[in-house]
Amino acid sequence: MKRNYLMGTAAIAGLLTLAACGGGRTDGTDAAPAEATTEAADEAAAPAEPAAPAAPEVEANGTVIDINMYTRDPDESSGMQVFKPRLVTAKVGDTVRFIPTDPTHQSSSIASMLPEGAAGWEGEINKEVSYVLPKPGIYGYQCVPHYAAGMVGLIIVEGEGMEANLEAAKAASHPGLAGRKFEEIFAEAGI
Ligand SMILES: [Cu+2]
Repeated sequence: MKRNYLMGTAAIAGLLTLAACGGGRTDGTDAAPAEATTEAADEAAAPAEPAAPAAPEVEANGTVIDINMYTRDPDESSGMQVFKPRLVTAKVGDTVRFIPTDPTHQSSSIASMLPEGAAGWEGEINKEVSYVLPKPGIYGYQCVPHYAAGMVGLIIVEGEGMEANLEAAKAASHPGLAGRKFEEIFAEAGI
């Protein structure tokens, strides 16, 4: 028994040595980051329970207006980081739907460019986001990562009181190129 025990111990020690060497030379460097990545992904996944989409402020009327998000303007080679169309005229109950045509973009309403009482929207990067327009007025929005690069747009919802927030929307201040882009868009809209 004692002899067998010793042999067994030696054999186990040998295996451990082999495993340690093998691990150090080959799997060790690859395995550690892979495990870390998996753990990080698990941790990230846990709190990322998708929140239920906010109930629309008004009932959607079935009209959907698509706005594409581009890194390079397909119609104008010098244009970068654009919403198309960047100016939309709509009616209460219409849905605007932002399409992640190119990666790295999203759409968020700008708080200082919303009609009073409208909740606005906030999309995630690379994800489609829709918003049912709840009342007449001016709705300005941005792509957060490309706001200063001038990736902005405007929605005008027609109806009584549509100009109630026009002056406030035009007076909003913006970083980088966004201010000039909004001036262009307001000029296009003729308001
Ligand atoms: Cu963008």
